[in-house]
Amino acid sequence: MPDIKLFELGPTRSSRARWALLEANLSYESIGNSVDIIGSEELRKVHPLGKLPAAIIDGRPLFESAAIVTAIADLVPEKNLIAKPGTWSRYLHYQWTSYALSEMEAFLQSNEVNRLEFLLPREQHVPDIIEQNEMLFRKGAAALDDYLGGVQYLVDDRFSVTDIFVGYTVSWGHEDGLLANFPNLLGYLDRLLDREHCPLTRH
Ligand SMILES: N[C@@H](CCC(=O)N[C@@H](CS)C(=O)NCC(=O)O)C(=O)O
Repeated sequence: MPDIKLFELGPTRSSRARWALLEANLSYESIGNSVDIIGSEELRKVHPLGKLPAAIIDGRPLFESAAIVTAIADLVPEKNLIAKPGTWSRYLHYQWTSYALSEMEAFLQSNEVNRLEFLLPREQHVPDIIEQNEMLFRKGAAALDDYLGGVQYLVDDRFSVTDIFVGYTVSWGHEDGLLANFPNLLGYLDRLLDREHCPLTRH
C-alpha cells in the first residue's frame, strides 16, 4: 500500500483529493483539518504558497489538486479511475482539467479573492472585476454545457477523476449562482452528487 499524507480542510479543493482517495479505496493520513494549516510552515514545505491541497506520496511532495488526483488514480490502475497514460483519452483528461482550471475556475477564484478579506485585505479588492469574471466563467461553462449535452461523463463517457476535478469547478459555479441556463451542467452535477463518496454539497 502506498504511504499517503494529505493536507486537507473540509470543502476546500482538498476535497477533490479526498474523493479520489475514497474512490480508489486507499487509506491515508489526514494532516491539518483546521484553518491554521493554511500558510503554515509545515504546509509550505510541501506547497510553496502554503495552499490546500498538498500531498506526500511515498515520501514525495505534490501540490495542485489536478496533479494529486491524477497521481492517486495512477496508483490503482485496476480501478479504472483515469484513462491509461499515453492514450488519447489521457490527453482528454489533461484537456478538461486544464480547461476547467483556466477557463472557468480562475474566474471563480478571482471573485473569491475580491470578496473575502481572509484572502486579500479589503483595500486591495477590485469589486468591478466581479461582473467580468462572471461573464467569462459563463463563456467557459457554456462550452462545457454543450459538450455534456452528448455525454454523461467527460472522458470515454465513464466516471473518472477528470469528473472529480471538473465536478468541483461546476459545483462552485453553482454555489455562486452562475449555472442558470446550463441544464446539462446541472444534470452532470446531479449524477456526481449521487455517487457514494461525493463530498460536494447539493445547492
Ligand atoms: N489551483 C490550486 C488552488 C489551491 C488553492 O487556492 N487552495 C485554497 C483552498 S480551496 C487555499 O489554500 N487558499 C488559501 C490561500 O489562498 O491563501 C489547486 O487546485 O490545488
